[in-house]
Amino acid sequence: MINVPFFAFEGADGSGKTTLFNGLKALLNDKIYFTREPGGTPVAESIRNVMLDPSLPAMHPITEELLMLSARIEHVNNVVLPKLLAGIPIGSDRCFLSSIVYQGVRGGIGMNEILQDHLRMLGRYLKMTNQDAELEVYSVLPSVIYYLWLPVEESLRRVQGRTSKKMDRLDLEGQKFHKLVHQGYDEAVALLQNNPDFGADKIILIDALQSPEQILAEVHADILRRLELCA
Ligand code: ATM
Repeated sequence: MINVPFFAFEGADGSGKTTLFNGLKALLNDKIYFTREPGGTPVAESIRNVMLDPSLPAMHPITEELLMLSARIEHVNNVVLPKLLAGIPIGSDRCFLSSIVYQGVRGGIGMNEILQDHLRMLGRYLKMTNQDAELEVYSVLPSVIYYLWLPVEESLRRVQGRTSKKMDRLDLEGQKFHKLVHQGYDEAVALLQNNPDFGADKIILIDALQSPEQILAEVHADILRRLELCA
C-alpha cells in the first residue's frame, strides 16, 4: 500500500484542464511533483512527439494504444513509482483515463479492453520490478482524478473559438471526433466509478462552467485538504 496522493487532471478539449494544471503548478510546486502523460521522461516525451506529430499520417488505434502504454510504463518506472515510494505526491496532466477515451472509445478498441491491457502490462511490470513490495496495480494509477466536465456544445464552442493553439495531429483529427471524445469521457468515468477495484470516490467531478479562478480555488482547496490528511 502506498499512502501518497497521485493526482491526475482530465477533461475534454476546451474544459480548461491546461489552465487549471498551470495554475496548480504555480501554487503547489513545492509540495507536488508535476508531470504529464504521455511524457514526463525523455523516452515518453519522444513517444509523445511521435503521437502528436502533425506530419505523420493516421495511425491504427492499436498502434496508438501501444505507444501510450509504452510511454505510461516509462513514466511509472521513472517518475510515478520512485516519487511515490519517496513520499512525494504527484500531479499529472492526463492519465490512463485518456487512453480509455481516446483509444478505447474514439479509436474503437473498447473501454474494457484498454483497462484490461493496462492491468495486465502494469501487473507484469510490477512483478518484474517490485517483487518485494507486493504492490498492486492500482497503486501506480492515480488515487484522485479531477474530471472537468462541461456540456458538449460549450466545449465545442470554446475549441472552435481558439486562435492561438498550434494544432497537433490529434487536434487536427479531433474536431471530427469531438462529440465522441466528450461522450467517451462520461462513459469512461462511469466505467471506473462502477469498478470496485478502482473506487467511485477517486473521481472528483468539477463543474467546468465555473470561471478559471473558481475552478482553481476549488481544486486547490481539495488538494490541500488531501495532502494534510496524508501528512
Ligand atoms: P495534451 O495536449 O492535453 O497534453 O494532450 C495530448 C494528446 O494525447 C491529447 N489529444 N488531444 N486532443 C490526448 C492524447 N492522449 C491519448 O490519446 N491517449 C493517452 O493515453 C493520453 C495520456 C493522451
